[in-house]
Amino acid sequence: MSNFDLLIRNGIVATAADTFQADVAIRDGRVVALGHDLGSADQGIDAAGKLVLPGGIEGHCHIEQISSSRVMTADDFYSGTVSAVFGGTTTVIPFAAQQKGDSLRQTVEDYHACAGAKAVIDYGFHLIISDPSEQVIGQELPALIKDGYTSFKVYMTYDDLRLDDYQMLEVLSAARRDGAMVMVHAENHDMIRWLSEKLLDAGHWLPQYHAISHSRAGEGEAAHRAIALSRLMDQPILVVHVSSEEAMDEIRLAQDKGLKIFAETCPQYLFLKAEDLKREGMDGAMFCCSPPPRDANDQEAMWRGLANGTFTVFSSDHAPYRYDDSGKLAAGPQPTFKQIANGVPGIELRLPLLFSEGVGKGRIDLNRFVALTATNVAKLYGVYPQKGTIAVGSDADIAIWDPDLEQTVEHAMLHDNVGYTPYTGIKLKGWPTTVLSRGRIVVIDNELRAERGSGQFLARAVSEASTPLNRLEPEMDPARNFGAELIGR
Ligand code: DUC
Ligand code: ZN
Ligand code: ZN
Repeated sequence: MSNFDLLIRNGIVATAADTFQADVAIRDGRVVALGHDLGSADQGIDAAGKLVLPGGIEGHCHIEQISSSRVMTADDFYSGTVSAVFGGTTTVIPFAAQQKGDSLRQTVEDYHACAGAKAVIDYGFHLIISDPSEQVIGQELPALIKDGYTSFKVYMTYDDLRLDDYQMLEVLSAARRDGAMVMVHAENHDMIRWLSEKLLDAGHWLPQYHAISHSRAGEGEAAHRAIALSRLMDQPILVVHVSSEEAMDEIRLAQDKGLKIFAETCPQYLFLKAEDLKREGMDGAMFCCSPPPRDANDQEAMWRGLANGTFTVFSSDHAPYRYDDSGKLAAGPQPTFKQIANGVPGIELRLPLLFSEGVGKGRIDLNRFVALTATNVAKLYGVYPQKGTIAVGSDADIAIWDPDLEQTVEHAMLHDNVGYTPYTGIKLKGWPTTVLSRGRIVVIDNELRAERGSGQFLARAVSEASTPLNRLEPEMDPARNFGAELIGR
């Protein structure tokens, strides 16, 4: 009788902290030993010359979600999770997005009904809160947090989603009460609205004007304001999809002052540019996302922030819309930039892009790569150490990488349902070749082995990252003012 179900032999294991040669033994879906000469197993994988890394955790993706322009994403929970796992990701945390007037609980149940029978890897849900009514803040959120939905996203822009500052404070206060993480889409709504209206009035309707209407100044201002709201409430936040040096500098300044401000950037801000939105005809629509891609200076800034720790996590913000009348062109063959669904696909290429251009080109080391794509994500969202590392007791969610495999990106090699990739033509070195989810081989030799619906829902704990600093502003300090009543404790 063998000791283990599966043994990964002869590979180089890397975690967020260390890189070392070890075999990895797996039993009942978990890692049970790391070392040498561990014994026998029912099944073996020879990983000589390969890297054995924690499976990625995708902390920001939109799957089977309707956009604010009422367009359905091209990926459902099957194609979205299949695409993720081929790219070395073993857990996804997409959104359950509340529409105004809807119950959050019902929203969550609707998303479960979509995901349960389709997801091939484990999944959780963040909550998008577009309607922070008394019922939502007072009743639904506390119960949902207890049930494992321990993070929310709020928007400072988009007509149907945005919260005003008062509502943001309500959400931050609810998060503080129960220990949830708040993700913030930080862009100044009125700056976007004003610029868009003036551009359209002047006849500038092509996709390229999307980038102009979403200014760096508007992103920087909103990041600054979100940080001020977070400071007043003494409640940590994560500023998602940071695209500009200006917003990054606001975040860095706050972090330098000791505030718990976390930040995320995405492949589109490293590899795409506002220039791409100028492609011929409507082709620029394929690159329209918010915030938009910027320029070489901002790209360099994002790389700096990934290397120096300003960014905690690296996510795709996979928001997949086909380049046809079901997606980007749903409003007609020549939509104005305001009518184009915002978002780019990236769930499958997130890790290969960062590995090749980040680790391969010496911009970040392998341990930082693991931290940004798995370990920090697990810590931020309350699934560490079950997920996000390779350690005794952790789920055996593992991606085995061939660091020397070179391939040029084309959409035909991907598994999403989008029909194009904005990263076509980029030559990448280093790809995941075998992927395990809870000890099951789900991808090997370019083949999917997982069954539809074999992914499991992950109820998440509240994370250490979301606990307040207990550094109250004087106005909020119970010892000096009304703070106890104001912050509800
Ligand atoms: N912007 C968002 O805020 N969400 C989805 C995609 C995008 O571009
Ligand atoms: Zn967003
Ligand atoms: Zn998003």
